[in-house]
Amino acid sequence: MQRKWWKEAVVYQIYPRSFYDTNGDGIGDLQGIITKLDYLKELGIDVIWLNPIYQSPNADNGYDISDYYGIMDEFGTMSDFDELLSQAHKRGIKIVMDLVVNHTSDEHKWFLESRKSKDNPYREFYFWKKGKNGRPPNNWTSFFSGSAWEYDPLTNEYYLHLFAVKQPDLNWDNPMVRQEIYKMMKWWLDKGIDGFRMDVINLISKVEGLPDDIQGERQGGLVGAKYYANGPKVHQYLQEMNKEVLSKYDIMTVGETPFVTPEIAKLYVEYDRNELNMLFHFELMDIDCGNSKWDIKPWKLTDFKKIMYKWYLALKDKGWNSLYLNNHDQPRMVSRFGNDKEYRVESAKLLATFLHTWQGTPYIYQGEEIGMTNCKFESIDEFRDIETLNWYNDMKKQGKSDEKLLDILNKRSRDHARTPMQWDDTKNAGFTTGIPWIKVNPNYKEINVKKALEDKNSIFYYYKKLIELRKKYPVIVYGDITMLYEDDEKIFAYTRSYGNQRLLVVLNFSEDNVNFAVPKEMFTNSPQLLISNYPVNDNIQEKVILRPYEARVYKI
Ligand code: ISL
Ligand code: CA
Repeated sequence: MQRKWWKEAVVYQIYPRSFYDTNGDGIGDLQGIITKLDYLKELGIDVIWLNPIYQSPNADNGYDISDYYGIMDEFGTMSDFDELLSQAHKRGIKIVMDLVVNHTSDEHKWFLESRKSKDNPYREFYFWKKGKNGRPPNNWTSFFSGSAWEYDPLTNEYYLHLFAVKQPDLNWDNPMVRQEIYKMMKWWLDKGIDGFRMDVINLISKVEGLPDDIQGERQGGLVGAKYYANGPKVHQYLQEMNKEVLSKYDIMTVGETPFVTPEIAKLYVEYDRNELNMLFHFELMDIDCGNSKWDIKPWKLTDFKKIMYKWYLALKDKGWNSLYLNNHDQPRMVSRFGNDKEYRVESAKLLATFLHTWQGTPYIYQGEEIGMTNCKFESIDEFRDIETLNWYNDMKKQGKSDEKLLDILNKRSRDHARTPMQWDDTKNAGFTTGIPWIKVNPNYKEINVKKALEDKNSIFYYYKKLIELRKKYPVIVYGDITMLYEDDEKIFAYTRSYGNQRLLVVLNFSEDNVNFAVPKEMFTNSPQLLISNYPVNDNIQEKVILRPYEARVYKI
C-alpha cells in the first residue's frame, strides 16, 4: 500500500462564518480561526478544510464567488489569510481550500461581461440559450428548487444555474474558462496552500445541446441530472487539470461528487488515472432519504455497513476513501445516526470510533468534537439557508402546512450544521459579542468547548485520543478490513490487519444491552484495550455485554 500523508491525516472542516467572531459583527472571521489554532493543535488534527472564504455576495454563503483572488469582506483581508496560513503551518497544520468552479456568482466580472451582449468575449464562459415558446430552454430543475434557467431580458436569453439564480454555471467546454481556473488554482497553490476540496466537481461537463430530460427522471429529486452528473468530458478535464496544475504540487484533493457509485468513483480516484485523491460520495447521506432529502425514512445498520464495506472493497489498493458523517450541508451526526438525548456523549464517541477506525481519511466537522446537535428552529424566520428557504416557499405554494414543513426542516435543514460553534456558556456561546448572523443552539450552556476541556471524559478528549492512536498504529490507517456479524442490526464489528498488527473494533449502534460473542481465535494473544467509551475494567472475555452505544477497540 502506498503511504501518503493525506491518508494518515485527520481533517477538520471549518465553516468560517460560524466558527469564531473577533470584531463583534456577528460573523466568524479569519482572525477568529487564527485565535483558535491552538485549540485545533490540542485536538491534534493535521489539516483544516476551509469552506469558501473568497469574495462573495453570499447568496449561498460563499459558494457564489465574485472574485477568486479576493477575501470576503466579512472574513477579513488577504493579509489575514496569509497570517492564517503561516500560523497554521507553524503549528504543523495544513490548509485546504474550497474550490468552487462549477459556477461563479452572477456578480463575477466574467458574468457581468457575459450578460452584456451575445457577442461579448465572455458570452461563452456560461451557458446561454433561447427559450422555447416563452419557456426555459429545457426542463432541468435546480438543486435549490424551481427551473435551472433564469431569463435575462437584456439579450432575451436564459442562462443555466444548477444551483441558485445567483450561481450561473461555467462552461467548461470553453478552453478559456479552464485556463482561467488553472491559473487561479496555481496562484493559490503558489501561496502555499495544501490542497483543494472541489465543490460538485463531477457536474462540470454537460451533455452537448443540453437536452430535455425526456423521462423527466428525477435523480435525487432533480430533473436533468443524467445530462451533467459525471458528464461526457469530466475525466478529460480533470486529467488536464491534474497534468497542468495538481501534479506540480505535493497537495491533497478531494472531490465533492453527488451521484457516484463505487464503480464511477474508481474513474476519479484510482491511482493510475491521475485525477483526484479521494471523493465525498453521498451513499451514506442518502441512507435515510426517499426520493429526495426532504423525504425522510428510517435507516438500518445493515445498510450502513453494506455501504461502507462496498466502498472499502471497491477502492481497496487502487484508490482511497474519505470518511465523514456530517458537514456544512448535513444534519448533525449525533442527531441523525446517534442519540442526541440520553446517550449523546456515548453515541458521539461511538460514531467517532467508527469514523477514525474505518479505512479512509476522516473529516471532522466543527463542533462534532464536542457533540454539537441539531438545533430546534421555532419558525421559518430563524432559518438562513437558501436551499431551506427556497424549498419552504415552493412547498407553501403547493399548500403544505407550516407545521409539517418545520418538522422536516428541524431534521434536515443545512442550518443545523451552521449554528455558531459553542465555545463557552456565556452569551451567544462565546461566539460573538454582537448579534450572531444565525441563531445559537440554546443547548450551549450544556454543550461547549470550555466544558469539554475541563472534563477528562469529554467527547473532545476521546477524539484527541483517537487521533493519537491513528499516529501510533499504522494499522488504523492502512489495515485491511474483515467484517464480523455482517447481518446484525445492532452491532457493527470488524477487524483491521496490517503486517502483524491487528485490531478488533466493536460498536453497539443501539440503545440496548447487547451480547457480543468474541470470535475464538481472538483469544490467542492477550488482547489490549486501546480505547472505549465506557469504563471497561475486565480483560476481553468470550461473551461481552455491550452497553447502549458502547464502543471498544482492542489490539489483538
Ligand atoms: O446540500 C445538499 C443537500 O442538502 C446538496 O444537494 C448540495 O447542494 C450539493 O451536494 C452541492 O453542495 C455544494 O455545492 C453547493 C453548496 O450550496 C453546498 O454548500 C456545497 O457543499 C453549491 O455550490
Ligand atoms: Ca467578524
